[in-house]
Amino acid sequence: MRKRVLKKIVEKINTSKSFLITAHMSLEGDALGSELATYILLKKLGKKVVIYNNDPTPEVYKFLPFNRVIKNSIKNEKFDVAMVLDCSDVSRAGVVKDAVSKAGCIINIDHHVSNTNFGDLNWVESSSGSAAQILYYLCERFKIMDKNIALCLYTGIFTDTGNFTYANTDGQTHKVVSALMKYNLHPHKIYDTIHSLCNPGDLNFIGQVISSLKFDPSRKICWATIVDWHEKNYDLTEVVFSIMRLLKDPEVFFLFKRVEKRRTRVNLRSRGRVDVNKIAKFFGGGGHKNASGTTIEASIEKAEKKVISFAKRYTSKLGRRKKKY
Ligand SMILES: [Mn+2]
Repeated sequence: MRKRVLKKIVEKINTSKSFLITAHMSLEGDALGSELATYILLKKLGKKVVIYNNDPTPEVYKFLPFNRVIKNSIKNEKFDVAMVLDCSDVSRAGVVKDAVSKAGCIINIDHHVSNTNFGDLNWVESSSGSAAQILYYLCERFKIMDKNIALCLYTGIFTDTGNFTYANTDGQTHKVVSALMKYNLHPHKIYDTIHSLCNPGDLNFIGQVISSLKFDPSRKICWATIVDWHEKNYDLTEVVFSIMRLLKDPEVFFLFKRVEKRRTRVNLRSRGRVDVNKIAKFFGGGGHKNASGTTIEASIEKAEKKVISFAKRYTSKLGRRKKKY
């Protein structure tokens, strides 16, 4: 499958002049790393390239090369090709959706199991831990790799695998990373840049969230409801989840965030035995087997009740965790 679609994508790139690059809303390491790696690749091929995103770039990712070229608005331009990366559906690109649909060809490169194959060319590998890992093979095909591309791809792979700790980390991940390491990257510096940005107030807030954790009677579901979630430059979601994961018993972890009176954002994480994409999908969202999200048009109390009772269907039959390494 990869060979055929890769050949078509390469042909399309070779025969096209102007490119629009975008990714999903609520930008993170994989979305931005994938976009910027693709930007550098296409620029090196002599193409006209624009990155256009719905959301501003979080401060924490401003160490990535060429991040200043990213735009949050564009004039009424028409592009030969729209490259939509790390994005399960074109609607997840937010306002960029219109510019994408006007492009001559949509290339969809992604790893979400919930991907809707919305492109004219769809390269979707849900077994891949990140979109950046897929894009490595595109850069390889063009024999274009340099330190900047390697840094962008590494950041995408590193963040989407939870620093290589999630179940989506496999031999391929390490193989690709090993190839990228030849470009003299410094993982400890990248780690520090991404993970050392909290101020004392943030830690206080994290402490409040952690001290309000709830559990179902079986203790397989662990969650928190946060009425005053502050979207900050630094996304605290993963930090909170990484602390929740220190708990021994739970199989799934949820965060309920009040967005508006009747709108609740739900983030779902799994240790690997429960497919949280199915739970998110039932409530109109999606993502990956071990990491998904959805927005529910209901109060935080109602959303909490609905999601927890639905999730119990998936956790009630689980026996003891087998220890296999
Ligand atoms: Mn991703």
